[in-house]
Amino acid sequence: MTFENIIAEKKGAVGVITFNRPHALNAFCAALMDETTRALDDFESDDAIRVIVVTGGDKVFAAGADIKEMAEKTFVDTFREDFITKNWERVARCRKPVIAAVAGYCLGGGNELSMMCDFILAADTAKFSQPEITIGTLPGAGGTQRLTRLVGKSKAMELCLTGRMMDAVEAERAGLVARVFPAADLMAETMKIAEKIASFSPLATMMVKESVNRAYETTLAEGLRFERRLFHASFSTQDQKEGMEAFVEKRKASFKGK
Ligand code: DAK
Repeated sequence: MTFENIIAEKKGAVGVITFNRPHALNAFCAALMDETTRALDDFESDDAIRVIVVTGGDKVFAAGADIKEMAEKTFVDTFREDFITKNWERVARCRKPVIAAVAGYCLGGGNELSMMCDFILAADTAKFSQPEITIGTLPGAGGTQRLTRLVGKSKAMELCLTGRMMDAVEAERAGLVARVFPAADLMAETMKIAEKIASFSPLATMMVKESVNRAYETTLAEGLRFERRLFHASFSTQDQKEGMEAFVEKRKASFKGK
């Protein structure tokens, strides 16, 4: 598939989306979000793709939503058209694992989109921020909610109220970022991690994802019950039989997603 604002590539079992609006620091315009949604739809429906990586390349992840595109909108415009909501949420609805690989600025909507991914890998050049307060508004794509769940109320409040940037080391310490790599190694390390996940049973990875996500949405008792049911359900798959037999037979498992 070819696009104007992103590059979508299939690299073995990994689907890679690279934002590609360098003149605007990859600011998310409506067309870019439309294209991202279409690429995600395609990766999700392709059985050969088992993991998705979302990145902005080696210089900048994204400087947020396109301010020039939204500056003149009125409340009525944003309310009536349900402003950019439909395309923004697609990444959060992916059933396959989605990794954000972040280098450089990851601001506003950029940070919100990276938090909709399953985990964030950062280059040591990454800078995270919710700067909406500096332009007279507040995060509108989940920033106040997801950031607070990830880093806690005090740090989320301080970041959202000041709009300051947080570097990769602080972001990892705070729990926003899973791992930090030297900038030159970010994509290679990300692909290694993506390929490792892609080598496992796609059924099991989807079950892990659903179960970890449930931890955010329910009580501990309900979450444990949900996890237990999925764990039991995994014993109905050929992949569980294959995985455990391969261990016993001291050979590498070959998972089929069945
Ligand atoms: N939008 C549009 N253009 C942008 C942009 C942005 N967010 N960020 C940068 N650019 C453009 C600049 O205008 C400039 O374009 P030209 O002047 O060359 O035409 C070019 O990118 C290079 O930027 P700078 O010249 O400013 O570069 P610097 O290195 O000096 O500064 C910077 C880099 C990242 C510190 C600065 O560009 C900056 O502060 N950018 C704005 C950051 C920001 O405030 N981002 C938050 C935007 S609000 C929602 C979904 C999402 C959202 C809301 C609702 N729903 C689902 C309802 C999200 C909102 C936001 O993200």
